[in-house]
Amino acid sequence: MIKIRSSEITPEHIYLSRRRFMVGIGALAASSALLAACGTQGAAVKEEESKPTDLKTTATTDELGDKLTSFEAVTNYNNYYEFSTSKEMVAKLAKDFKTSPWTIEVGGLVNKPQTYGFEDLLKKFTQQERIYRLRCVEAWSMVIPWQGFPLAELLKEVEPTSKAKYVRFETLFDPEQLPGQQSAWYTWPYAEGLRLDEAMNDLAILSTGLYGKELLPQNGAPLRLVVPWKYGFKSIKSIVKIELVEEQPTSLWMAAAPNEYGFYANVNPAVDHPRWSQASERRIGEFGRRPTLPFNGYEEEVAQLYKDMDLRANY
Ligand SMILES: Nc1nc2c(c(=O)[nH]1)N[C@H]1C(S)=C(S)[C@@H](COP(=O)(O)O)O[C@H]1N2
Ligand SMILES: [Mo]
Repeated sequence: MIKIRSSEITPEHIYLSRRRFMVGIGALAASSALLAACGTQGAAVKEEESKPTDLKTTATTDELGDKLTSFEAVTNYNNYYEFSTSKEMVAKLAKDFKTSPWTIEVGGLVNKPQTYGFEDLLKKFTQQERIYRLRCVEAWSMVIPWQGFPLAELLKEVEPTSKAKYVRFETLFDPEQLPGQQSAWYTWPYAEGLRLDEAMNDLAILSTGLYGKELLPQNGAPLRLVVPWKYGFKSIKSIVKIELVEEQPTSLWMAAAPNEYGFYANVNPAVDHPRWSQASERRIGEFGRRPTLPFNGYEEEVAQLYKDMDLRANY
């Protein structure tokens, strides 16, 4: 048995875990189905305004036993082409990015279009912690404790119509603050899409924080998507617009290089990128490489979404 010295049990620790316990009871009826269906379901905090900072990361590994990537690495090795194509430069260049006030427009083929201030989302949706792997198409990966809420909760609020088949996401367009958008190489603003059933899957979250802190600009503050079974580029940052549409959206990467980046972008180690293998990856902070898992290890939760599809053709 592990003995904990009384000096290690800080008042804050007790306070937080009690509150979490009480929340657990209150939220049980609503979330027990999800808890049963999904082993990666994290603890949730419900408050007047439920903040990512209410959730203190206590886990040290994900559900596969993989160690969390350090906060240092998660916040200093980033892909965010609006700031720089150099992963080491993004944090510094994004430092003064203005993330408040911030509004998110949710519309298109819905019965109840909404424009939310970022704070409205924190009031409306209970923040949860999800420890997810992020696997970049460049064959490196991280394990990150995210805070946020299921995208499905937001979509249910706006009531997609029967015509809605896809969800399209858009990043802020502001070439002064996001100098990369002055480059004609890409069709800005950054856009991404999911099929509606993918978007409704419980694993897909809108993230507001990581490591129990509000998101930093380099990670997509104030609101970014996290879709853990797909390559990292699907997880679009600094979202201002979410639109329900009938036709499959064209993402920035599909427009830039359609032979390299498809709409589905599921992590599939059996399908190489035209210029490199996807069979293995480098976990940031580790030596050597590790094999890449189908659907990034989330096969059990998402494989049924693609049961009738050829995932070599639909990459
Ligand atoms: N708007 C926007 N979102 C983006 C990107 C980007 O360049 N612009 N890069 C994507 C890629 S390629 C990856 S791997 C992840 C990286 O997220 P992280 O920096 O938080 O680890 O963000 C994705 N979201
Ligand atoms: Mo990526």
